[in-house]
Amino acid sequence: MKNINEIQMYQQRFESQKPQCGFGLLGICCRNCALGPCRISPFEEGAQLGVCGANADTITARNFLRMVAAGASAHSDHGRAVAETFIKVAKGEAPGYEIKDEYKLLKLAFEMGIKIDGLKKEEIALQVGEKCLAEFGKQEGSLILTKRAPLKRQKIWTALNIVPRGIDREIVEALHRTHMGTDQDYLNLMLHASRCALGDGWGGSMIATELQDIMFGTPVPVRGRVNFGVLKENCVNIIVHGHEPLLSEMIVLAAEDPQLVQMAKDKGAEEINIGGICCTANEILMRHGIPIIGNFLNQEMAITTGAVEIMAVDVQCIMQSLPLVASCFHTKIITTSEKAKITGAIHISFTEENAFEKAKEIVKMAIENFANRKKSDISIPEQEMDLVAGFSHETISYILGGMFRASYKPLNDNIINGRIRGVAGVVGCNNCKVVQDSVHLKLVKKLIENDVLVLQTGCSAIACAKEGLLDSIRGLDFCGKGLREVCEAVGIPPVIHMGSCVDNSRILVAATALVKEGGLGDDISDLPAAGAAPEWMSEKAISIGQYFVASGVFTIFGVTWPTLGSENLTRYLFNEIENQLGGKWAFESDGEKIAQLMIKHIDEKRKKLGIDRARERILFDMEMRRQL
Ligand code: NFS
Ligand code: SF4
Repeated sequence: MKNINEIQMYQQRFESQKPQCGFGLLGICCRNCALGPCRISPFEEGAQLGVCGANADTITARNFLRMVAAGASAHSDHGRAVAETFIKVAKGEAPGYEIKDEYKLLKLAFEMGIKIDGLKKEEIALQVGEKCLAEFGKQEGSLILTKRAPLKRQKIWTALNIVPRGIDREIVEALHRTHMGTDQDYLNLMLHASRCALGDGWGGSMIATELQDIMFGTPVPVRGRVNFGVLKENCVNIIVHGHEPLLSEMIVLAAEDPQLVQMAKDKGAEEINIGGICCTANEILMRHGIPIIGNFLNQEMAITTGAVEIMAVDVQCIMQSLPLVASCFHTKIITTSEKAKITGAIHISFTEENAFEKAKEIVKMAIENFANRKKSDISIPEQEMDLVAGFSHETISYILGGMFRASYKPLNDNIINGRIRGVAGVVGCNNCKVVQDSVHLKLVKKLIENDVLVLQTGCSAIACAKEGLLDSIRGLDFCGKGLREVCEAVGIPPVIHMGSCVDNSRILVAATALVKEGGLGDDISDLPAAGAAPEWMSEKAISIGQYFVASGVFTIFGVTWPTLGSENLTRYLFNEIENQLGGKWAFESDGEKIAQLMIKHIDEKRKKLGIDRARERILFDMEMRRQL
């Protein structure tokens, strides 16, 4: 076994990378062909063109589009894997999985134009699954779920010719356009960035969310716990980490297997304890209330507790250093996806057909590893926090409107009367360039203090959960008066956990529901709403940001901004794009200032809607209260 003091953790690796390349930070280096690598001088002296003649605008735009393409492909390949599993479930070839939400299946079938008369649930599911899978390889027309967007939004996309045709097609075209000597007009490259990203948000990610809900159940409010304290010294601890719930759902099931539970007890453990990291954590929290250990930057530290028997990972956001850190402890790192192997990890190949068996194998391995712990290594931080999660779009409308008249009307009313000032989506990662979680917390606290309801996904939701903002009682302490009243009346926390990063598609659907409910304009860009990813790091975040902007949302990113090497491109993304798409980007790294920008935007939208006066008259007399 190695000694933990002899290896570098991410903080030290970050230090040893300094100074990080200034060209890279500005987005002005290119190695898209072997004439290069080229880099553009950010100063007037020095190279202003690459060997092929590409300028800073083209190079930053190409790099940006490639980030969108990579991010979109990660989400969408996840969606594809879900669709493939879904089809096998429908065919009865995936033991352990089932169709749990029949109502949502029927709704989706209807949206996809599938005739369901006389068909059995499995037959409907098969057709839905095949139709979803076909969305990836479609060459012509438009993605079916883009039809969910407000009509006005669809018209904007059509006019710009950026309606995504097929999910894969837009990603391939992004790579083609950014190949040496192809698309060399930054504005044209950016139009495709929107198209490609829309194929993620209204395509790949949305398909992932829809089918996962049908298979694993649409989330309903559920209590959970978060932070290292959820690891238990007297239990067999298994961590699931990554993104696709296909594996973790089975591990959750396997951990309940009476034989395995007994086996754990025979080995001296009290029970089998499962905890999650990153979006896999969010998925199983949302549907089972399984505790969350932490977000992205907690993954190495989780192993250093010395109390983790196994960390099973699937895809995305998994640090290659995990086997190295694990080599200092008894922990075993298990990779499970053919798409994501790590040298030094144990690979257990996982398919739909063998999922449950393999999950049991992993749990068994963890139980056997329990005896290998070194008592002196164990140190589990005590921190633990309660939270409420499980807010799907459907659940929100039930909670607000009641089971039989589910609707967003009460939310719209409260936005119109000014108790809720607006809605913010705060999402995204951790980034070691800032103190972990600090920007998320500063931002979200400022927003709810100013009566802005916050919708969350991903690692941002985990950050706020650790602070207690997702607890329906504790969270209220941070609220402004108006928001507090609404949250108390409805019984929700002021910070709403909507799931993993593919579940940002839920936010698109919720925003559309707000528009369709009436009184807040006729497009997403009319809503008093804004988005932010204050500690982003992943290419997926850029894809998400771009599809929010292209859907009409003002979106602010923190930490660093990848196009600063081109004044033209940056001006387009921060300004001119708004004339085309109604949304735009901004970059600001201070949490407080991000909040100010979002609130200012929300207030401007309120003014345009003519509901700014309502907010000024926030003190209601008895008569007004009665009317409400
Ligand atoms: Ni989203 Fe979720 Fe976290 Fe960032 Fe990674 S886990 S998919 S990419 S780091 S929020
Ligand atoms: Fe240099 Fe142009 Fe090749 Fe990029 S594509 S490496 S800018 S020559």
